[in-house]
Amino acid sequence: MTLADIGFDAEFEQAFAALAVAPGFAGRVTRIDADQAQLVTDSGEATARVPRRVVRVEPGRPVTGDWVACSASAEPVVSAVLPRRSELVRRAAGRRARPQVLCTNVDVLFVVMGLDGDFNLRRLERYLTLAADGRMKPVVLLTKAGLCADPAARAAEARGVACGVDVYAIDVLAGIETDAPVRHLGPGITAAAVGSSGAGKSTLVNFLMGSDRMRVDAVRAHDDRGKHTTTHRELMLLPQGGAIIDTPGMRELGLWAEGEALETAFPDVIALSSGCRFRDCRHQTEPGCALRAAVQKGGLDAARLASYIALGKELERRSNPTRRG
Ligand SMILES: Nc1nc2c(ncn2[C@@H]2O[C@H](COP(=O)(O)OP(=O)(O)OP(=O)(O)O)[C@@H](O)[C@H]2O)c(=O)[nH]1
Ligand SMILES: [Mg+2]
Ligand SMILES: [Zn+2]
Repeated sequence: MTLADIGFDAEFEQAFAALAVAPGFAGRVTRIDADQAQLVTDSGEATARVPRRVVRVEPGRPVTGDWVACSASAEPVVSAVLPRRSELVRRAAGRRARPQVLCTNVDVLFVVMGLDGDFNLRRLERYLTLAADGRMKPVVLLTKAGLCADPAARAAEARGVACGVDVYAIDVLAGIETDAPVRHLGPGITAAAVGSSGAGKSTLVNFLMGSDRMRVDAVRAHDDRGKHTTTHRELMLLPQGGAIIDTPGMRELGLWAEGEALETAFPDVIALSSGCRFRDCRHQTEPGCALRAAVQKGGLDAARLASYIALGKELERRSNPTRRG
């Protein structure tokens, strides 16, 4: 394995060479435990300490997926984090508005959603907005197709909100459409699996790894919720080249994104809104609102419009954190 196999391309190499830190070695963070970073390097696995202050273009600590520079000492220390190509960021839990970077340098974001009680179009829109903001290519994987009476209908519903994003109904255990995620992987590519607890992220990762690398556990029978089996984010090297990051199921997925992310995630709504009489139409009570008119004519789902408005308000609160509403 070389670092190029997991995405260390010319751009990252240049960034590494240009660092104003003592020459050391480059590595990719597979996992963070307190102040210890697990890394893969050209000469195998390594552990490095993460000091309080790390050189980085923006403030923050290294996370799973980061490319870092380390001192070449007996006990290596992370000296710098290379500029990130993409980041998965959510609003951290708690009252204070602040971002939490979950993982970085992800090319393909597998949005994993079970075709059991987990299926939820509004949550899907949230994930697609995060993918757009974080500069990742989303791929929707509807898992447990074998447990669903009409997986094709569900996939069609998901395509209705995913606007051009690939959507597959798969079943890892029953062997339905399992080639679909594989086609999005390969040397140099990093994927990450996100979704609710119990959606089947670790089951998918184990399938792709070809081994029971991650622990999986059954969902609760009464509501199909998972038991938060995976508790840390971890990057693994895939046997077919490239890497995959498994993540813990998310209880809360607060949006932390730029407004433009909504334009990518809701292109249908944006296109219709150019017909609103007022340029700053909030699509609520204004006369001549093309979106409300489209809902009445059946050209736009009322729930999708409500979701678009609600996510927009959530993003506004990010830029004005003191505002409540
Ligand atoms: N039938 C079927 N069951 C699946 C599939 N994928 C996952 N499961 C089952 O769903 C349960 C939860 O799977 P996990 O892979 O642990 O889910 P997870 O998303 O990693 O959950 P957390 O780690 O808690 O976030 C397990 O019992 C799996 O066997 C699938 O494609 N088909
Ligand atoms: Mg898991
Ligand atoms: Zn309007």
